[in-house]
Amino acid sequence: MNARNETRKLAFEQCENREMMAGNVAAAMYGDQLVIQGDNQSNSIEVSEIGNNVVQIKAANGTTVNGATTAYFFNPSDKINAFMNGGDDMLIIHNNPGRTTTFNNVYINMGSGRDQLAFWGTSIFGNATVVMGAEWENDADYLDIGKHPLDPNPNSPQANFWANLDVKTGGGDDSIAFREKTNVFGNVSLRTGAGKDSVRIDQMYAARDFFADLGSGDDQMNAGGLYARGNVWIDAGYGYDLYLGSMNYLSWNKATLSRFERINR
Ligand SMILES: [Ca+2]
Ligand SMILES: [Ca+2]
Ligand SMILES: [Ca+2]
Repeated sequence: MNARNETRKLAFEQCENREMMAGNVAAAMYGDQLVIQGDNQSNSIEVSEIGNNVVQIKAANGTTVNGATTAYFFNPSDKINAFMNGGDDMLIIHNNPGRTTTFNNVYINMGSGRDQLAFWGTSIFGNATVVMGAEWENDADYLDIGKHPLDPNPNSPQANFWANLDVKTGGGDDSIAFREKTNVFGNVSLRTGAGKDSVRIDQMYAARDFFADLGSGDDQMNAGGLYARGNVWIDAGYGYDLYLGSMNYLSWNKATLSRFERINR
């Protein structure tokens, strides 16, 4: 039953559309805020912190940043805003060995297209708002959160959200994976919209409430690794929806699962 999840995970890791990536990303500071704007081609960039408050934006896979193939460096003390616009974009915000990438607040809108976004070993001290696509679009989007999968250190940083995490993936068959390990100290809100969406939680500590709305379409949810201190409410919406995985941690809380047609645990 995990075949769909596995296929999607591989799609993210192999980045099958890399060779088609190109275009230019404009990055600039506006006051204390870093603003990243993609064009309508398929852009690929990596954002990481390489020194105290020194953020590197690295062009990848044929994309340029401000017209150049080299890295750009910024000192954003407040917020990162990214508008990736059209095209099948890839944005990876990751740690470097021995250093966590941190931002105060994050707003990311991946625009239309088949987009991929990752938070690996990052700490967001304020609210994180993520829009993977609009409700009217039909493209599959991929969101991956957890430790850096290529950082060999077993103690490499986890993904920490110190306030609220708010994710909307819009129309299309979208996939959200919380791997080892994500901590959210505010509320979690996931809205996956129309399409056959998949949400997998391998390991998450949620200090407050956890809310997921899977919307229409035949969705699947595996919250086996979710430990929430507050209320848990997961609504599968219309469709023939599947809950997978254990509910060991969920049952410790006031958990409500509604509109799942099948529950396999
Ligand atoms: Ca896009
Ligand atoms: Ca969707
Ligand atoms: Ca549904």
